[in-house]
Amino acid sequence: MQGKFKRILVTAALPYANGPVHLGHLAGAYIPADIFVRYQRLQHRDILFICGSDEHGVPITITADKEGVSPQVIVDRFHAMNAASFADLGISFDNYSRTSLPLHHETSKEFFLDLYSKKILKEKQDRQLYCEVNKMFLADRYVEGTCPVCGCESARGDQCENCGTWLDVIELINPKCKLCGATPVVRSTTHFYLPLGDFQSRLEHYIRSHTEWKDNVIRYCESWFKDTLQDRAVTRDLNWGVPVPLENFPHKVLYVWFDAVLGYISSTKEWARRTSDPEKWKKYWMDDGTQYIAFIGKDNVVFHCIVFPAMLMAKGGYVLPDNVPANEFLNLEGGKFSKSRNNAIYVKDFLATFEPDLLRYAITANLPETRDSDFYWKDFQAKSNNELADIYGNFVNRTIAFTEKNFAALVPASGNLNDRDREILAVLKKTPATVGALFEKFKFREGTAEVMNLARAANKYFNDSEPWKTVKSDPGQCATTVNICLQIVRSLAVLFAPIVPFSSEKIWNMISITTPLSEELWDNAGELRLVTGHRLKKAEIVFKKIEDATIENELQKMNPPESEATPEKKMLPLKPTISLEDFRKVDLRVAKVLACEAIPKSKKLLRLQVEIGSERRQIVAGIADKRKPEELVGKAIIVVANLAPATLMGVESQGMLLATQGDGDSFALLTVTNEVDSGTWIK
Ligand code: B3M
Ligand code: ZN
Repeated sequence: MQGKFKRILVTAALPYANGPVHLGHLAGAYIPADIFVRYQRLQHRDILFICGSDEHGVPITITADKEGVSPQVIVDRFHAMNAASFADLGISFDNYSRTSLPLHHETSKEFFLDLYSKKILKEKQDRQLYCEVNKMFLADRYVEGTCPVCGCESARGDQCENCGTWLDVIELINPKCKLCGATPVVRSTTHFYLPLGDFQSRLEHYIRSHTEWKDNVIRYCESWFKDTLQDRAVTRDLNWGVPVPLENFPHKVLYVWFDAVLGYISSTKEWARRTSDPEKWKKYWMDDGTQYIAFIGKDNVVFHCIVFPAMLMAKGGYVLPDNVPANEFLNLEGGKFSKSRNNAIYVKDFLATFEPDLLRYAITANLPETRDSDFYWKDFQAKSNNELADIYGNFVNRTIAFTEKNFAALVPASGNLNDRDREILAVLKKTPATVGALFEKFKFREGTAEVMNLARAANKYFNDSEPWKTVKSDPGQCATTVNICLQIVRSLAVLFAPIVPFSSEKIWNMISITTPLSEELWDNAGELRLVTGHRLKKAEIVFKKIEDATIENELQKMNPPESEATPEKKMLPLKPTISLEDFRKVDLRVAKVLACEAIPKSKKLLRLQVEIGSERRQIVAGIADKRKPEELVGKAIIVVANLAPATLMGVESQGMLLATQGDGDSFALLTVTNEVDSGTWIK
């Protein structure tokens, strides 16, 4: 923390309550943030650690649509699951809130209204994509198409995952509705825009004044400044989210990113309400003495370094992030973490088998701080067994066991020091400052390596000093060796506490120190504080080794690489039960296809002329990529005959044909043999 600051506010990106948190998330934001916070607490700094679930946005409504439940059901499920995963992993948030809370809605509405009343937001009619099949505007992830920047064909409406570009749906080339695959049409609608261009020079000045930021973050921001920043819509035509707090704008909500970043503020308010002073949140957000650090993964840089600061500048009176230490991505066994491809390791599953500290250490030792890194199961085993167990755990265990056996579990007095003693004590003395300086610079991987180096040096010191020999030949020297080793055990417990806190507590208990570890002062960790004659408790194993079979078992569970993968037998979740009466409302009929042609300019749509008994109907079906028009003529198909007509690409459809809805190329049209007359009722 730099001199001018009195307190620190730390936020970690709010994960979407749309799925379980996985190891990739941990490496991006949560583990680095937690190490930083725990370290600063040991420096006895005034620090607040804020997070919560991001419960709005299209990813959540899509999941809800798929499962046929309300979005609230989805967010309730994953909010509880993720809060538990973080707690089990020891991520020590002061508050973990959720953006569906009334307090958050109020906070976001007030913020919006403030910008609106100051006439900062622009109200504009603009073009958006509309799906005529689903009868809705397609915001953000409801659309997929080709990225205009890098050409990736699976860019989402809000962002291209491939090149990281933040997109507007309207910019996508060849857009498709995610729900039905149809090509959306362009319709105009009114929205509110944040004129980022008006803030550009202040934003440039702000970012450029922070030369200490990570290179990747600065580079990313500079790439934005090459062009004039565009107005960005901060509202959406959706019905899940924070409603736009203005009359005349029904069915519109705030853009999820607009409200999500404000979730940091509402979560701080929620924390303050739990304390004696509900106004205390202001101290962290509205006082220059606060150093605000926002931990995120690299895909969130634009929102935290450009959009959120612009929002805060527009509002006025709030502190801006003093640093945004964004990490790159953690990959999994050489491939990308992907929830959709089921190529992910979820924290809850991991912790069902392994101790949280093993995961914390493996991730920390391999953080993607400067470039992407990989999680490999074998590497996890090696880090746990060869470093935590063989170096740190072994040193602690042998030191305490030796004291138990030879000094009746009492700390022996230190006598004259030899060169070897002086050397290890010198290493011990400088380690807290070395590691602290690295942590202050967000270099957690290097800082952790330094702590492990101290344990390694201590282990070597134990070996080289051969106390099992000196205990007979030179008891004074032996006592000195053991005293020094015990001092280092205490120091390691403090220095490792931000990284593997559960183990540090265990060791703290073994060396039987009554003042809580949390009251220790980091800077004193290099000092010799154990007094002669202090009694220890029994030595216990701190880290159990991981068997090969356990790792093999985990590897078996992993998906084979895409090329070898057998198609997954995945089924969409069943919809809620309906009554027979409900089913009877659907009028299914046999129809004969009389003619069929492609609809010009549409890649997907076919126009069918069908006969249903004595009636002639025109049906539009989105199956042009699956069947040629001539293949359909003469077929006896099944149609929903009493569906309200819809217009697709300007052509009226008077019914819907039945076909399977599968992934990829699997497709079947439901037909009956031509022995059945058209118009026949299906029940
Ligand atoms: N929920 C995106 C994400 O999980 C988003 C972060 C919000 S931070 C305010 O990557
Ligand atoms: Zn792209």
